[in-house]
Amino acid sequence: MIPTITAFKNSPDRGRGQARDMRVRWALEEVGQPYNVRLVSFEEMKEPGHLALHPFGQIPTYEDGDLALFETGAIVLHIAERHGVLLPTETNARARAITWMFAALNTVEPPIVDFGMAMLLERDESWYEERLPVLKDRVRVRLGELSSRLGDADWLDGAFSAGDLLMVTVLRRLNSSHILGDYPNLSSYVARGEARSAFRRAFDAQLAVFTAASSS
Ligand code: GTB
Repeated sequence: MIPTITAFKNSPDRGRGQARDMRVRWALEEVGQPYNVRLVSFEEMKEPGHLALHPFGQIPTYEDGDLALFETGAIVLHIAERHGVLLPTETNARARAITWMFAALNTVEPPIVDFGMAMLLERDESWYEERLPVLKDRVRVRLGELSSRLGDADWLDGAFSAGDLLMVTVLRRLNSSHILGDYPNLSSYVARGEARSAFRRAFDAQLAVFTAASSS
């Protein structure tokens, strides 16, 4: 059975790999699993049909036969387990790779999202100029810690894993700021992820949605 994922009909980033279906597309490309995409508008995401799949009315979702999932971490973990790729088989190494998945989503992503949302939505607030440096510092703390841990390794713990896949997509959210440039090993880490052929295929597929929509 070919799984179906949902993605934005009109992504605000114009298909530049920032919306979270990118993670799921990348994981599916890494394991060589073809997939269908159902595009949804912002209105459709809040309608009962989509809410039955995703209680928070968001994308992406993942459907495969009787199974319907939401939350990118859970979806990527499921894909990795189902295909026996993207996670080591040795028990402890596998647990460490899953730890990095959680670290990407629970520890590194929140300050990056807060920083991004402030730049996007809060520029006109009276407190913006005061708050932004605080949010930026929180991002820098996490990047400094991550940079120290990565050191000169290619990936976070041995071979490329689902933990790296999620961490790279989280760090890519900083693309529009120049913060990552202050951490050369993290910039190289993201570039290594983006150079993977599976990443390129996923990126091109997401971009093609925008290109098709803007030419119709
Ligand atoms: N924790 C969930 C997960 O990991 O799956 C979060 C899912 C989520 O935030 N989905 C967003 C969504 O559906 C899209 S990815 N938002 C609509 C809503 O909540 O009503 C977040 C996102 C959107 C757009 C950009 N961009 O254009 O740059 C970047 C990230």
